[in-house]
Amino acid sequence: MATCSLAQVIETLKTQGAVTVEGIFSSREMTTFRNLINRTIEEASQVETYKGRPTEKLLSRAKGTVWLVWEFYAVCEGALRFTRHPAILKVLETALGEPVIQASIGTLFDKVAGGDAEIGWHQDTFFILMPPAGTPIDPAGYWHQFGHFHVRPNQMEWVEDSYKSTIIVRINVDPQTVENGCLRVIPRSYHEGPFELKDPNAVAEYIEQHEKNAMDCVGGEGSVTFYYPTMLHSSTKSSSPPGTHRRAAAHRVRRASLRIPGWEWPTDWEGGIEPIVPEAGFDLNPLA
Ligand SMILES: O=C(O)CCC(=O)C(=O)O
Repeated sequence: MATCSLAQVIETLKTQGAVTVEGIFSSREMTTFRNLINRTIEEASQVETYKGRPTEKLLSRAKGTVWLVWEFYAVCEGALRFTRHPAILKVLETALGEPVIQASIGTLFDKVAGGDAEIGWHQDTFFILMPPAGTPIDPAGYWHQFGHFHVRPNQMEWVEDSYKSTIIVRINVDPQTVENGCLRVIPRSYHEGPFELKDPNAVAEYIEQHEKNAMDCVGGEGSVTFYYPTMLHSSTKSSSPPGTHRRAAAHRVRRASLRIPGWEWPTDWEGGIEPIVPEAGFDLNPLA
């Protein structure tokens, strides 16, 4: 699913549900990004609270390796500007038809060979939201992380497929290969909407019928993968030489006018309020 002209990128994204664009960042830029990641993980690993967040919640481990950094762009100073690359914004704004706003702070996946990080088929069927001021909501029914509610499809009013108004952006800091456990997707699965709203057997039946079509989202260093949150996706353990890293930083973006009835977007973090403005000064732009 790697492709190049903007029209092809949008066509592939909308039909297949995922697309990888090569050469958005240079090797030099990815070395900078990698250094920022390494410093963040090293600093956070030495303290109990890092940038206001308990480290045990901020970092998730797989066999002693740090495999996830939650709220990545809030704690990794200097990394957020990479999300504002003009080519990334061009894809998002063309696909969603209007300016876009960040809908998640971002998660870093640092899959280290020798760790056991892997994840089965799933959709990312939640929105990170807040109840409107003065509306008491029992947090017990929600995945509640760093003060935000993760609201699932059966917990919100369903006026449209809002997941189609949001796109996940993965900056592929290292090459993504079958050996190092790249993301896998089932093409077109996002057209199904959230399986949680269907018959309880629907997802298993769909996977059984369509897993044979699964695609490996392989990509070079500095490529970017775009996909819809309701794409069925998974990733297997790395079989690369021990110590090899497969880093990818993912954040979610929504069209600026999207509203989820009964809920508010969080306003307590940079990027979640105003439409994203592209930044200048990047080495490459394959979509210019
Ligand atoms: O990066 C990976 O290996 C898994 C990513 C994933 O499952 C997710 O973003 O929900």
